[in-house]
Amino acid sequence: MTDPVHRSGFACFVGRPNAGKSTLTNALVGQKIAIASSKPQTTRHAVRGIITRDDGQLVLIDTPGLHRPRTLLGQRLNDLVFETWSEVDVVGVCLPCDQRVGPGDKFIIGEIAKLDHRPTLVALATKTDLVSKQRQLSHLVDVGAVAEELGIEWAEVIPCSAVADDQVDTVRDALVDLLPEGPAYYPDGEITDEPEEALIAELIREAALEGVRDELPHSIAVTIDEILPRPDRPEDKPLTDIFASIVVERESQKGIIIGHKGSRLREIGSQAREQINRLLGTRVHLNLHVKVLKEWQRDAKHLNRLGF
Ligand SMILES: Nc1nc2c(ncn2[C@@H]2O[C@H](COP(=O)(O)OP(=O)(O)OP(=O)(O)O)[C@@H](O)[C@H]2O)c(=O)[nH]1
Ligand SMILES: [Mg+2]
Repeated sequence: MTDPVHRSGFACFVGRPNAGKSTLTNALVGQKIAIASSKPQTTRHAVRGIITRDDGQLVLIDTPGLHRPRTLLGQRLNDLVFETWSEVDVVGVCLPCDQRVGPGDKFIIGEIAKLDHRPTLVALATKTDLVSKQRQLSHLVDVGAVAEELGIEWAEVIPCSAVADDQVDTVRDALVDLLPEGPAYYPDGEITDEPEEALIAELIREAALEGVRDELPHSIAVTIDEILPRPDRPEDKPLTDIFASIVVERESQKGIIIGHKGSRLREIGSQAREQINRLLGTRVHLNLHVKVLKEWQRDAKHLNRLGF
């Protein structure tokens, strides 16, 4: 009997903001490694999720939504997408069923088509739960047509929903099957190479995004200032103190985040704390502080300091 094939490699998800890339990434990995929200441009870095099975290992990279940039941050996020898709074996283009295949999608596919080493392309028709079967079918026809129009070929077109767990397994199988043969890159059991600190900062940002609108979601960044195990705790009841800053761009935004007598900040804290407890498996005490970094999205020095 010959040895069974073992595949390994990299895939990334790309698409317009809000297409469902991060939600699908989490569903595929089986754990929350990327935050998701209804605000566009939630994801701000390339988050790696690792799926290890007997027949292969898939390193799945979630990327920021590609958009028309209005700030230096936006430009840098787009650059990151361009860099990521030129380095992977497979690109999953997320095209949500509840939206028409539009100019933004065509721009993305057209840019991938220009790459010297064109990756294998998969179309993921996300959010099937939001549409009728009929609408889903007409969307799939449009997804097929856009390939023809732009001179690319979909290796697979898969309708799916991360929220309704529709065909998530099919997406996972398809991505692994499209990888080249090779050994695993990461040890079994590793889910992501995101540092814990980055995951914590993102969970706080996700909580802060809840209920804010207009420009404010874009203006929020989170930094972790210190993580300290509380001394003198009983061994079976450890407690971790986390000191973090929610960064905004203007004084008026600071007021919104803090809320009346600090009510919103407390809400953010309790929502984030629950998620962080789950992530770390220990109780945490969250100390949140709000600070203003004037126009940080447009300031190279601030951006560098915030890790962009
Ligand atoms: N009904 C439904 N909603 C979904 C599904 N997938 C994602 N969403 C919602 O769509 C919104 C955007 O999801 P994200 O996963 O953050 O989208 P994204 O493509 O990562 O967005 P950016 O990071 O901003 O580019 C969130 O409110 C999700 O809950 C789905 O399969 N069904
Ligand atoms: Mg995202």
